[in-house]
Amino acid sequence: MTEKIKNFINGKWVDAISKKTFTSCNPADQRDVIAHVADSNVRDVNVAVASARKAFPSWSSLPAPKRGEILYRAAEILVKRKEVLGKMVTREMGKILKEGLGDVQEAIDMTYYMAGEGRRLCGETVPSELPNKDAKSVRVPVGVFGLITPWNFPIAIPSWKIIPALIAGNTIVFKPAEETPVCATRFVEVLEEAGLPHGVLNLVHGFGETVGDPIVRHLDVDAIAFTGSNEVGSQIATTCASLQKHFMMETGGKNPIIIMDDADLDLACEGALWGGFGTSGQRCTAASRLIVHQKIYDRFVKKFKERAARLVLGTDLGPIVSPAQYDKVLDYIAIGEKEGARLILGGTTPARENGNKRGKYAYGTFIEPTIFVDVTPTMRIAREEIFGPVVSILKVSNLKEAIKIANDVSFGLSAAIYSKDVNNTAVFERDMDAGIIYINASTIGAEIQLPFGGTKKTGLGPRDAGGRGGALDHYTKWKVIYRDFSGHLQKAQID
Ligand code: UN1
Repeated sequence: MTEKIKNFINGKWVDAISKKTFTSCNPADQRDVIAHVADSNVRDVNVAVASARKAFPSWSSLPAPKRGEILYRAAEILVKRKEVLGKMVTREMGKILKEGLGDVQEAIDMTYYMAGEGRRLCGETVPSELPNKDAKSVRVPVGVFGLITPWNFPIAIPSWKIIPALIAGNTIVFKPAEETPVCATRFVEVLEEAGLPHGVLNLVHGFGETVGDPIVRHLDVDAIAFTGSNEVGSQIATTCASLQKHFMMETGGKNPIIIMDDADLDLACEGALWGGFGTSGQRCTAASRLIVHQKIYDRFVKKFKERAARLVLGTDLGPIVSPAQYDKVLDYIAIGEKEGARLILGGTTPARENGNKRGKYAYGTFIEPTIFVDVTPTMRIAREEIFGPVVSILKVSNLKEAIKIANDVSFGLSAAIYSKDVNNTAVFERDMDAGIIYINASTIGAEIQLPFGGTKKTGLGPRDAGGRGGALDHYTKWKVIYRDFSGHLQKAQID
């Protein structure tokens, strides 16, 4: 059944003013049209921003623990609805159900965690230099936030931004990815049911140019948070800088796993499979480069290829989210072959294998797990984010060379090492330039109570997730208060 997905503005579900719609389809079978979705534009954005602005004074003055109570209720609803939401993630975004449920679980964890932060929105009380004077800092809400989220974690990443923004007392205009509008809507419905007052969270569906850009440019939107591509991130950063608007963004990775000669090869292999092919490689944290010590290179490659060949499409790997992304991944596979890397597994699609439009997955955007060897650090497949089930394997002769190659890309999100030598892992921990480091674990699996983000072109501004020192640094601003109760003009020794 095809449903109708509307915008949510000022507590009401409404069509786009233009009445236009676009469709959301199931990537496993493009014939399954899930929804007709409000195709909004700047007019809808303007109404949504006005609604968020109007709701700001009362929401921001509600005590944070009370805001937290609403979030606790939302978390409870999410727990009850986990299965239904997880299935929708699978249907709309394509990840396998186990991962769809994991996506929802991250939102549950974030919501419980941030609800509690409502009682811990601490600043500092410090001694003043002068007698009879107080000195303290407090966190205050920023205002109206524009939140723009991607399709690869269609419940989790909206929660990473919406929930901390709410606990901190901000109001929101939310534009989810056009590939996953139904999941976003389900998440907003949960917050509505939990009792969020009208206008606090406004959802506007549509595309980057017609909805995202007007949100970023709107003079009554105080701050932006974005996760998505580098190109869009850089445009947003430029616009925000010119408007002196706060922003934070997370825009990608090219995450390495270093496998040393003393590693537990079975463990490393499992980690590389999960990192490389989990979510069909459509994670910012995907392990798209395996940097393998020459001594165990042949043994590792053989094992990895054998295990990857046993992965089953539809069971272990879902489809690529959209035809456009599918084409992009296939283009990268062609680029890898042209650059001289050797394809030892995959590189193809069931639709191609079975002839056009026949066979089990012919209407889905599935790509076989793909492995390239003989990859050199300068090849594009070793440097650019592919966002598909494509793993490049590089050979090195020592740890120093491995870390040099691992660092020699423009991203720095997550990075892993497999080694039993504590000195190797300590050197890696120190010298690897990345936001998230894993020792004897894969590049994916970040937990919500710590900051999520990276170095170099992976992101700008404060991090997602984590509390004070993480996301809350973006969703609150500091106010410093001095109170002089001496009754006369006091002067500091150094003014
Ligand atoms: C992302 O791909 O943008 O660590 C988020 C992980 C997940 C989050 C990924 N917890 O892979």
